[in-house]
Amino acid sequence: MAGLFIAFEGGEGAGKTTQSQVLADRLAELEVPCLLVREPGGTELGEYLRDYLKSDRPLSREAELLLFEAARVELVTSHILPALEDGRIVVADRFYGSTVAYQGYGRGLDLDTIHSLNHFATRSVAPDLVFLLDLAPEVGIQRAMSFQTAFTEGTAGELVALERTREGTRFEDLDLAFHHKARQGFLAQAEAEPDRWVQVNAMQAVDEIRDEVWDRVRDRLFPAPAAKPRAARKTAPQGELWPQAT
Ligand code: ATM
Repeated sequence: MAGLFIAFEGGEGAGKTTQSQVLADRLAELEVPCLLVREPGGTELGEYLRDYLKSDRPLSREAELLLFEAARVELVTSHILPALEDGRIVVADRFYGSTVAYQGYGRGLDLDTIHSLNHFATRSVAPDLVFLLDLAPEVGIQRAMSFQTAFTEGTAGELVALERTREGTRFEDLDLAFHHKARQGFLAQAEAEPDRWVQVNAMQAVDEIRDEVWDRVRDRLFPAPAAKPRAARKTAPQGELWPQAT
């Protein structure tokens, strides 16, 4: 499999959706073939399940877990695997790290069960790089709430608030303690797999996060050629001082 799989993880309001889009746009500018997906979603079943999962309709935590996994296996089978096999870059706005964090650490479901379901639903595909946009839940939730309101310019140039449709309330209405546990779940995964997970401070400006992400992605996509050992120099090159013998 020649492609590269990059996932963004983190709590509400951390900027995953923005950064996934920014990265996909940059890859498109460079004419690097890329597929941008979100979880849950990206397929007919996935979008249907997303609506249900984000609503406040009744759902046991066990069923919630299975629905996220059902959405995942559909997305992996129909889009992610074929794209990777085709040598494309896949950028995912959330992946199995969210299940470990929310259903495992947040809801308290058994982590071994979650790992084996993740393994099944991902068809054993794991992201090569995961950017964890880390943020205190107090800040993230505030941000996520403010995204609900968009503004437009009125006839006299004034700003008029537009009500956006709320996608749902299942996760937004959970107490802060839940979101703190989920954050711990993300951090634990990042600490357990430091070669795969990159922790990014999501309090930074969008452009700073974009640059930090791009540095890592560029290194993976266009690794610098290994430096050739230099022949020993006998004379000091211009403008450079030899260390003084003491
Ligand atoms: P967003 O795509 O808007 O982040 O919403 C998806 C919600 O589903 C999100 N809610 N919060 N907070 C996290 C949640 N979720 C899970 O609980 N488990 C999962 O496996 C996934 C992919 C998402």
